[in-house]
Amino acid sequence: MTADKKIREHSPLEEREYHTSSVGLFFKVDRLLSKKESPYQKIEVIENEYFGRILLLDGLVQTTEKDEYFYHEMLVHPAFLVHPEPRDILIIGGGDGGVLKEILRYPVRSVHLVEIDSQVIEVSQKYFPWLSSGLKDRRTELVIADGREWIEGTDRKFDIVYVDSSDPVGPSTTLHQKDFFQNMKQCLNKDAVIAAQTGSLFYQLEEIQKKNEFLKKLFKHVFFYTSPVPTYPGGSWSFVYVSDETHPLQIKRNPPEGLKYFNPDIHRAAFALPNFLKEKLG
Ligand code: AG3
Repeated sequence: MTADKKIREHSPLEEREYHTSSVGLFFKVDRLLSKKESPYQKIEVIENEYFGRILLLDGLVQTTEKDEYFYHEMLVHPAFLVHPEPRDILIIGGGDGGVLKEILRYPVRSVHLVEIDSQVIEVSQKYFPWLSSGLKDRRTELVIADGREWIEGTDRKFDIVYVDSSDPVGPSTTLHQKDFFQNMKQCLNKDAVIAAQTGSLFYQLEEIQKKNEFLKKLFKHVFFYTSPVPTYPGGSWSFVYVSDETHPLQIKRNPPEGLKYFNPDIHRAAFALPNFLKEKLG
């Protein structure tokens, strides 16, 4: 799953994401709303009749108007349900604002959003205003920086850290590595939880396995959980929940009203894993 393998010639009326060299997903492009090359990556926004607006980075689907809630609710709410007192929150990546939107449903004190690419933020504010409106919230502090470098330099401490990265290629590569998670330890409050996206349950098993191995050396609780995301490779996505003190199955509060996917039953069910993954995780 490298970005360069996915770049193939195809009709300009279609956008394709290659999951392997022989398999992928295509979208008819009803309108090409934006296409630019930032210093970090290719940023595209297309409009598709079924999924509405779609954001792609280096040809990889990041979010769509129609199914964004599967991923954003499942990355954000599990950690909030179990943390004893979540007040100061950090998002690494997440420039489209979808994770921020879910966090701001709670009465938190502060949310730092550290995004490397300011052009992702600009494009999202223009084409995905319903996702990115949290950037204007008084609790939000936007930082344009490399997440890995920023956590090394900050003396702030957080209750929950979300890693809303793209795949482990391009600008997101370092956000999947051991030293990034290791350095994060120094900006965690007691009881802190980290939740990160960890890729396709079907196509990125090796990445999941690698992450499990190094995370288990760093933290007491390492729990993978899963959710469908219709437009991501394989349709089933994985996330990891990490903490030294807070167990993921001791629910302490209800989720906010108005969610489309997540609820406490989904929370409990999401941590049940298929046999092929259990075997890999050991
Ligand atoms: N971040 C995870 C995107 C991973 C998608 N991978 C892919 N299509 N191959 C999403 C950012 C949304 N806030």
